[in-house]
Amino acid sequence: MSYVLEENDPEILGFINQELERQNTHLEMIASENFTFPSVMEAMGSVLTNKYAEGYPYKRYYGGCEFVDKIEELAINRAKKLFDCAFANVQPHAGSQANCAVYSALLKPYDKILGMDLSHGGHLTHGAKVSLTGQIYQSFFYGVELDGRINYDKVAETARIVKPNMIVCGFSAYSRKLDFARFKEIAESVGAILMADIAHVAGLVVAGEYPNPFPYADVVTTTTHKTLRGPRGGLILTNNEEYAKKIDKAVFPGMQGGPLMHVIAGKAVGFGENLKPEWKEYAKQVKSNAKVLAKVLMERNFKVVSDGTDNHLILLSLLDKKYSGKDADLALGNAGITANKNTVPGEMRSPFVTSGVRLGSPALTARGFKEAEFEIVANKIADILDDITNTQKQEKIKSELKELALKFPIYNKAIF
Ligand code: DSN
Repeated sequence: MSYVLEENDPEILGFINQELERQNTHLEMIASENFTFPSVMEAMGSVLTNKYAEGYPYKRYYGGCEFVDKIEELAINRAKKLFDCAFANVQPHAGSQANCAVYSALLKPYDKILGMDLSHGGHLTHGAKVSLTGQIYQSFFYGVELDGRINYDKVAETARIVKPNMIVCGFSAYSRKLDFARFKEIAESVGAILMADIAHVAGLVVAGEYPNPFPYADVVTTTTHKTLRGPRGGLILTNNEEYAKKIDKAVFPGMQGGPLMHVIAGKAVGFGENLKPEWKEYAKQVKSNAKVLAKVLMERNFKVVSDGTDNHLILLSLLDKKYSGKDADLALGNAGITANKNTVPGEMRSPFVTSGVRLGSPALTARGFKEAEFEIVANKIADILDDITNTQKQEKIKSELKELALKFPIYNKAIF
């Protein structure tokens, strides 16, 4: 394969090629990661990266936008069709920016946000104190019970006491369905706006494999790169025209300058993939594979939080083990499985150590793994963790899993 980089920056090309090798030979089980489509990468590596286009389609502050206007318009229209809603802003650079833009559009500083606690599976931008969202706004939290599930009566009680201006429902580590209708009822009972952050499950939502936050949520945000398999980026959706106008202003000029037109083209291409009939098959398989993962690990005497999953991820609780999430993460990594340590209900350790591991099925499903392969992988995970100090075993499993991974190649080149 010959690239311009070979001539002018072989050092960077070397690392990119090493990353290609890592992605092809390791098992990617970080629940928020996925393998995007080569067509998305082509769009992202295109001349569009050169173009400034501050503003919105047909209302720009720069000349020469006639083609990027068409591209952004396509991305918007495809997003609206995909989520069956009236308004989409495709410019947020990431999910965090999407969330912050919504807050800045619809809240005033020191207004109250009620979101899911970071240590219970929420996201930094749901009001965590270390995030700007926990500093600009007064943030309050709900969490999960020891069984790993949200207790909606408790959310309602907290909302009644706090009287938030906005309730945020959404998560980074929750394996059950969200009851969006119930969240709406709670939000309405206290006069709060309901924002659903579906970054993790959007790809399942558009396939009808996970509850749709519409018509309950007033605003929906998501990333485009997790279960949606598009480029890295954010997206804001709503059916409320007044909110839509405020959100547009909040994204640009409020928070961001020039939109990343190469990424917006990638979003349009990704949404095009999500609209194809075969997308539903992928989403179904993601869920089915996650269920196999949970089932086998439970059969091997591991505690899966909430005893299963309704989506693409599972949370292994290691509270009953002698080792931590950090130890497990390291051992799995030594055996070629990329995952992440995660806090669990009843957590006693710090977020850097934790007593859990989060595992997801989207990336392995994208490379063609089905139930049979997930059964093998789940058993290997159990083998590794049951003998966690055995580095020789980790080495052996690493070479077995590499062989398995190479039967399902994902990319044949590093740059598209
Ligand atoms: N929410 C993070 C994750 O799920 O990995 C990304 O922001």
